[in-house]
Amino acid sequence: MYNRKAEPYKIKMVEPIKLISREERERKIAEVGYNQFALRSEDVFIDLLTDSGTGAMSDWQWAGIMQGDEAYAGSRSFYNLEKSVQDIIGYTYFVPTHQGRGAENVLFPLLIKQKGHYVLGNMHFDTTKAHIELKGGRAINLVIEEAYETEKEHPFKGNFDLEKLEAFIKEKGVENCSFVLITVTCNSAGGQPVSMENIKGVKKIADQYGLRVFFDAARFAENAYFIKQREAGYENKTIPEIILEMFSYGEGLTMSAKKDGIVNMGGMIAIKEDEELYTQVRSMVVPIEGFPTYGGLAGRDMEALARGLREVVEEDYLESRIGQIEYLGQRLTDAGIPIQRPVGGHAVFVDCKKFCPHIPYHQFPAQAVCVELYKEAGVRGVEIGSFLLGRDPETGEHLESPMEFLRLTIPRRVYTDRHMDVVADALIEIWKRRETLKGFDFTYEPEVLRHFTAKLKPVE
Ligand code: PM9
Repeated sequence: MYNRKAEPYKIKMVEPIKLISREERERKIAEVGYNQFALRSEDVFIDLLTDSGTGAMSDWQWAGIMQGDEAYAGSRSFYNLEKSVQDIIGYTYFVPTHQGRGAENVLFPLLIKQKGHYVLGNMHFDTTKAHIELKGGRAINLVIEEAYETEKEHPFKGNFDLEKLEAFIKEKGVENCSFVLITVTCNSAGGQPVSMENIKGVKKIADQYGLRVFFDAARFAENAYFIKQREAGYENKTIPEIILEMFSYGEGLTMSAKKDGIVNMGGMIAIKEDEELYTQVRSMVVPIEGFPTYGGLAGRDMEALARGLREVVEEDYLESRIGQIEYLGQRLTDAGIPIQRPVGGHAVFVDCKKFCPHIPYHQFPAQAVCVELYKEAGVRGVEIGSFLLGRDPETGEHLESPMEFLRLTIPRRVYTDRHMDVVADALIEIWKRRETLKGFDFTYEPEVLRHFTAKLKPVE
């Protein structure tokens, strides 16, 4: 673990970061109502809010930025990206979009034919769930129970519970289901992978009932790496071979390319072979995202993405990437700090139900640890728990999340292991005085996606 191979790249350009004083950090976080989303990034030392659009592009990608073809229609960069998509994903058709939710906004209304129809997922990401619901659908999570048991080791905690999936279709009737969406890796459960066997199982059930299978492919390469590492029969396959097989079980995908595309902005819809669906997507993308050969992206963005998709499937890169997450996870585990185990592909998820059992869910234990980590070391993480979940629309009560996570999300190719040590050391200090942490209450609570803009105060 501690002797892992060094990063397969060297640093050509640096961006200074500064640690402001403890007094300043305490003042800044109080000023923004103890909501880390409202902090200015210049007041953050190590930013682990998200891995989305925060990665470092390579010199080859930056060269692509200069070579982007900015033609409104028929851009050369579009065709370069199309070639990468066809080579790596293996699907015939694709349209670029400005980011993942842009892709969902275009594709989902074409798939959700009737109000109230179910979209069956392992665990939908929150903005994906929001898009399903905005289109009148109902987002259903059918992930295996082990996903909720953070201490229990399981190699594929992102798997569907296949029995639950089939039982749900039988109970509700296939005529009330729209499609199946496999999220790889399963972000909300901790960046947890889905096995090939499970993907095949989902496909088999879907075929049996005549349901279509799509992927939410934001972290597809990280998923493939876990399959190679953990699934029998795949140890000698290459990452590109595994990716092609994975996607062969779906009809199409939406992708936020800000993750495994290693770009700062971008997304796409890709479709295996359904020309009719592609024609519909093409016509819908025009009013929503832009002409189908740019779909909300500049030519330079498409050029960088065409190259990022080729870089992200390199095994050396993935080994170093996942190795860094494992390194941070191991340091916390060695200190006795409870985390989702094994660690996932893009983040370490700290189990704050166990970190702060004295703070009830409606006072947001993971937010308490998150705020403390910023005060301690200028590190910005993010709460994935009851603060994010919101209230029951019928009763108005706070919903209790099954997990109270502080997500330490690692941007791609940005921080060194020394930065990981700063994060681990700070969290270990907080762990030692965890009983002193206090929960939070609202001073301002917006109705929708409250965690982004809410303001809080510590509970006395
Ligand atoms: N995920 C994340 O931080 C960024 C937005 S919320 C701070 O994890 C999946 C699995 C995602 C995801 C975004 C999207 C949406 C779809 N699916 O952000 O619209 O993790 O590009 O993608 C975020 P966009």
